[in-house]
This record gives sequence, structure tokens and C-alpha cells, in this order.
Amino acid sequence: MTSLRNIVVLTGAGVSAESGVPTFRASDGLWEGHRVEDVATPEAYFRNPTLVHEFYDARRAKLLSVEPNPAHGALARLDSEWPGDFLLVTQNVDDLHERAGSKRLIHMHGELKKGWCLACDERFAWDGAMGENAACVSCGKAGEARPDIVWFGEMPYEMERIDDALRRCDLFVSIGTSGAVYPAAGFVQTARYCGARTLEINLEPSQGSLFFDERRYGPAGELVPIWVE
Ligand code: BV8
Repeated sequence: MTSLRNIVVLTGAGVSAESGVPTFRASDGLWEGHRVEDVATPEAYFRNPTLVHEFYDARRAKLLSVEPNPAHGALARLDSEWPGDFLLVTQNVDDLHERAGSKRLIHMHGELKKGWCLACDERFAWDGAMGENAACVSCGKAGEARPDIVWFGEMPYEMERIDDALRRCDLFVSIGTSGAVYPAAGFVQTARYCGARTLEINLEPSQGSLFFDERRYGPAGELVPIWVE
């Protein structure tokens, strides 16, 4: 990798699968009996905030019982040792990348351990169950906090910074994502058009696998440390 300068890595639910965090589409997109698209939209939240809070409270609670796996660890090592530009963009809302030590990290779809106050627009750290009546850490107002998660139809975070990194990178690596959701699924095309080499590491071909120069199939916990070394 010595000829490379700038690397962008995109991760999806597959990088956390071996830590015990269920992926979206392995279970036919069903979550606690709900379709993700039915509980991960603003309409769903305003229609039934109790259900949506239960859905996210259950996933936030799960974080207490899972640990980073060797794929998270290898990416954190690469982050700390890589001399050029490095950016890890994750679609995941779990905290396993930061717990493994990743620093140059963007959660483009938000984070389970954050809340967003609709009264004062502040984001704040949140650990336990939020429920409908949580009081905002910043303004104190109760009942106006939603999970700080990017739902379907909402704009992902830091898209300008991500787009800039994609256009400047020499290598784009996609790990553990089905390529089912945009704009993340389109990142490989941007990187490719701007001259980057592209690598996919996944359990099986993603929906965008034809855009990758190189593809390695198998568990991320096994293949990512090999790639990083
Ligand atoms: C946007 C947070 C525009 C929630 C998520 C109609 C209406 C509205 C929008 C749309 C529409 N039609 C299309 C769209 C666009 C939409 C979209 O792409 N929809 C899809 C369904 C067609 N996108 C959006 O809405 C995005 N926003 O477009 O905004 C806009 C523009 C301007 C101004 C305002 C708005 C926002 C999308 C974000 C939605 N939120 N997550 C939550 O987490 O609860 S998406 C959710 O699914 C995940 O976050 C993840 O990002 C995404 C994809 O999941 P994956 O991570 O890929 O997981 P999956 O299970 O699918 O795949 C896992 C893979 O890992 C598999 O391939 C498997 O083989 C592999 N694997 C498994 N085990 C392992 C492994 N690999 C390696 N090792 C293993 N051990």
C-alpha cells in the first residue's frame, strides 16, 4: 500500500455481525418483527413514537453486551498508523468502531448513544432507555427528544466532508454492506470516477459489486486484519 496516500473505508452492518450485532437484511429486514423502513422513518416516529423509541432503546441496550471484533481492531490500527489521509465512514449506529479506537470516523447515519432535542435542536450523549419522556440534557425540556439517527428520507451527516474525501482518495474500501441504501451505496462510483482503486470485503457480493476492482468474500473478522496487515 506504499504508493497510496489517501484511503476511505465505508463500513456497514456486516462489520459488526461477528460482534453479535444483527444485520438488517440477514433477518429479511425484520427487526423485533418490524420492517426497518417502517420504524426508521420520521413518519413512523411521529405516528408511533413509543414503538420507535422501543426499537432504538432495545438496540442501545444491546450495545452493553457486545464487543468490537478483530475487524474493528484492524481498522483502528490502520487509522492510527496510516501516514496519509484516512477516513472511516460508517453506516452503523453502534459504538464499536470508537470503542476499538478509531478516531478519523464519521457516523453518517447517526449514533444509538446520542439524542436529538426537537425543542432546542441540540444533540446530546444518551446511554440508557430514552422513551418518550426523556428530558433534553441541554434545555431540560421533556418529551421532545428523538434518537439521533438518520432515518429514511433524511439527509445523512457530513455528506460534504465525505464527498470531498471520496474525490481525493486513492483507495476506497467497502466492508460489510449490502449496497442497498443510498447515498452510501453510490460512494464506490464517486471514488472510481475520481481515479481511486476500489476493494469490496463482504460475506457475499453486494448490490454494487460490479463497481469494485477487487473483491474478497468471507467474514470481516478474518479478512479485514489480513487486508490491513
Ligand atoms: C436520503 C439508520 C435524501 C437507521 C439507516 C423513498 C423515500 C425516501 C428515500 C428513498 C426512497 N427510495 C430510495 C430512497 C433513498 C433511501 C434508500 O436508499 N432507500 C433504499 C431502501 C432503496 N435513502 C435514504 O433515505 C437516505 N437519505 O436519501 O435523503 C435527502 C436529500 C436531501 C435532503 C434530505 C434528504 C438515508 C438512508 C439512511 C437510513 N438509515 N440506518 C437504523 O440504523 O436504525 S439505513 C440502514 O440500512 C443501515 O444504517 C445501513 O446503512 C443500511 C444498509 O444496511 P447495511 O449496513 O448494508 O446492512 P445489510 O444488513 O443491508 O447488509 C449487511 C451486509 O454485510 C450483507 O451484504 C452481508 O452479506 C454482509 N455480512 C454479514 N455478515 C458479515 C458480512 N460481511 C462481512 N463479514 C460478516 N461477518
